[in-house]
Amino acid sequence: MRVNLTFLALAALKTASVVAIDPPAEVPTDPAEALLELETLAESAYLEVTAGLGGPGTKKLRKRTGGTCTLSNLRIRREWGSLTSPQKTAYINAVKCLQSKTALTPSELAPGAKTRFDDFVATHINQTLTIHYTGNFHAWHRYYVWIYETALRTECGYTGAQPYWDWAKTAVTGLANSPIFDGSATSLSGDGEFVPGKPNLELGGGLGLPPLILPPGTGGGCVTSGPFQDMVVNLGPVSLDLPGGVVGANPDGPLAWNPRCLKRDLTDAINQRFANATSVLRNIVLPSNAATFNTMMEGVPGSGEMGVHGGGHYAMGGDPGRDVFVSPGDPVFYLHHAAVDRVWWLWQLLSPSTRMNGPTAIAGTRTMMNMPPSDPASIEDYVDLGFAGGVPTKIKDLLVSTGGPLCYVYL
Ligand SMILES: *[C@@H]1O[C@H](CO)[C@@H](O)[C@H](O)[C@H]1NC(C)=O
Ligand SMILES: *[C@@H]1O[C@H](CO)[C@@H](O)[C@H](O)[C@H]1NC(C)=O
Ligand SMILES: [Cu+2]
Repeated sequence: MRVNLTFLALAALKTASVVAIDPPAEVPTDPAEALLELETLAESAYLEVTAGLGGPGTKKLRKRTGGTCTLSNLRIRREWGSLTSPQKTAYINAVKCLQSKTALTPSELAPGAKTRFDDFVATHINQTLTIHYTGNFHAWHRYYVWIYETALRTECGYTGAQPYWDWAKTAVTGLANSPIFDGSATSLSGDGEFVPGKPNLELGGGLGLPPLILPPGTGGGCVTSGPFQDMVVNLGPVSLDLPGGVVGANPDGPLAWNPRCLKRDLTDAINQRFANATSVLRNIVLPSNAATFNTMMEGVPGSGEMGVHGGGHYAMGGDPGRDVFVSPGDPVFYLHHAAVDRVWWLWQLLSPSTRMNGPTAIAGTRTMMNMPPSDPASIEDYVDLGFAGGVPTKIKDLLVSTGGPLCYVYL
């Protein structure tokens, strides 16, 4: 059954602060149809939020969070392929600039954090066990990407917004042909060098769960083309999923210095299976509460699903791409997590009063998969990015992309 999502989305937004709209029960399984529905939904969300900066719901919520967001300081985050070549080059140069500046993290705390770019990686490593499969997952990563985008702008002269990776598009084009990964001067570098004979990936087997078996990709070695071919990865690995169910870790510790090349293992099959247009649309439309939204997004280990979040990470592959601790060490991480945030943003906009506001906006505890057991996360909890930057900010001030310290939309 085809459902008119545009109508539902607009209805939801118009009555946002009053009524919660039940999402339609089905989404198109045909990828082309799903992509069209997704783009229609995304466009209506953009129009609604920017119309006077906020429809009825978002405007009220913005006031409540006390932000200073206006159309004039609004950052419009776009899909990488829609940027012009000069815009792509400006972004790439700003990332390289961050990678050329000295770290703010004291070397006693993280000897491997050499650059400002590494400050972000070190913060992520340091907090990994309390920011994934937790109640703060989305708010934490939203603020993290925002502060990274801000650092590119204030420390490296970038004037644009954080671009995002549209997995639904790369599921159709193939990763290596996409403007993100084609290896050209305006890409974020291409695949790793082909390593033949790699066994399958086997994820989660170590936890005593049925492992998720994934096929090898078309790379595996060092990235050989594009702007980041000479990039040095300084931190990790900490828990790197390698072919054959092997997990790699630097014996010197998670924050030690371990300079090495950037590796990728582009795997279209993973992109297509877990992050196609239908997967994205399902994640926006189907979950009726934050708990089911999180579960669909991240997948449950042992369930055979990894969600669009896992799909993007594992489709990119390589080192540090497949390391839950160190993954921000690949510059594509920030495009991937902007895309994750965009899914959250669209899901939130279907019912702003319950999803951008109050305790129902989040679900989960304070420890990864509640190990060790911990209390539920609260919207009063702080997100603290340490030496990456920003100031400790409550989750409740990170629920609206145009409120609190935030001021951006997706297009
Ligand atoms: C790691 O987290 C602890 C506790 O919050 C903090 O004191 C320390 O500075 C952090 N280290 C790094 C490298 O960010
Ligand atoms: C597309 O994604 C959905 C949901 O994640 C999945 O069930 C389906 O198998 C995927 N399609 C393909 C062709 O892999
Ligand atoms: Cu993360």
